[in-house]
Amino acid sequence: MKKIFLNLGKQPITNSFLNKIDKKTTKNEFFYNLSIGFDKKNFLVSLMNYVNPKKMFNDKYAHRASSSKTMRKSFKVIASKLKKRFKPKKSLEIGSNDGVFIKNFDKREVIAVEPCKNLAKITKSAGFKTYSEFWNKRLAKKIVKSNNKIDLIYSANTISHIPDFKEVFDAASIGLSKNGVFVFEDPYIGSVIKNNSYDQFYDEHAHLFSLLSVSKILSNTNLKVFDVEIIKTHGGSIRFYICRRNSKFKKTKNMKFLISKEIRQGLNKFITFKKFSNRVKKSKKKLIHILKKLKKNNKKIISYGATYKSTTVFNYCNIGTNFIDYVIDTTSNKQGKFTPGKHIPIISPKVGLNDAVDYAFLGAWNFKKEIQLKENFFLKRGGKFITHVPNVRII
Ligand code: DWN
Repeated sequence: MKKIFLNLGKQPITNSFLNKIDKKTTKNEFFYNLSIGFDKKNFLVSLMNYVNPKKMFNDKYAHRASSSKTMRKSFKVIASKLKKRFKPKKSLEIGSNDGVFIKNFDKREVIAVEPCKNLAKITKSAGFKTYSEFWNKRLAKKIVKSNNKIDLIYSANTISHIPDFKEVFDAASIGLSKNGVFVFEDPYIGSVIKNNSYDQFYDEHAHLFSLLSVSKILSNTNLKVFDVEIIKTHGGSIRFYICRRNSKFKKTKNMKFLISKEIRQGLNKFITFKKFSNRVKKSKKKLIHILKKLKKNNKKIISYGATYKSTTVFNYCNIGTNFIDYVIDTTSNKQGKFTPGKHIPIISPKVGLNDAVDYAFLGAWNFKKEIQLKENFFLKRGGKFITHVPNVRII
């Protein structure tokens, strides 16, 4: 049974960037209550109410996984590492987005699974075998029937998006070869707690995992985690290495080490999350306070990166065009649209990061280093960034 520890209020679908702002469009905008709970039986942190996946993952999916240099590099590195370590003959990616990971594989040796039709089109037309469907047992059976078993199933920022985790693992179990491995990575709840990055909670993130929770979930299946890594991407992610219980892989030392660390951090206790929730409320107050002060001094504030995360911040803190003039983002299919819920216009950085801008809120705080390097000119001329991670401050 989940027990609620945080309520982030009414929130829109983070993928629903609006084409125009008129009475009809805004009246039809879908909102749900974003509250988060902890299940002490399996130590899992999940949304209290899941949003129907079909509402989120459609043929207008906006996010492009290849939109940052950091992620392009990260996918290249992990692809090469996995190929070297496991030497897979057949690989599959769940949630292949625009193909940024699979493009590092031979087209004959990899399969893409991507339910968003507009994204699936990209890998299909690049020549990759692509199934534009949700990952489940039915699809796993279908794939195995026409392709044989899979040696490597990889997934980045997707497994946490699937409410029914039992279905995910059962499907993996169907798909994997005898010594096949299922490797997946998602934002890490330990980092969210440490960095107060409450904006990792939104409609798409049905769960945020720890090693404690995934180990517990898998204890009822024929799969096991045999290795784990905490990585830097998206402000701290966890990468799980999973295999069959009777496979040749033995549990590594990383496992014991991380379990002890998670227990020390209290990821097995409700009180840890309750305390986090108090810090989130303080973060909201401080952010509004800073923005109000800057506005009073006639400062021009914009936001950097039309992220799904910033939709949580803006709607929770009630930040709209009263504070933020516009959002800049390099993704062409977000430009010319409006942010979900708060309806802030999105424009290109080339136009938007001009000399009139005093402050830029880091919606894409997870790419702070990349952005600071890129926007050296903005910083040199006295422009400043505002962030809320790990605490609210002007950089
Ligand atoms: O899991 C998810 C993550 C990986 O991607 C999805 N559920 C949805 C999406 O979430 P997000 O929007 O919070 O992710 P990002 O990767 O933080 O988005 C960064 C955004 O910032 C992109 O729209 C690209 C943009 N950007 C930019 O305009 N200039 C990014 C960089 C680095 C830049 O220099």
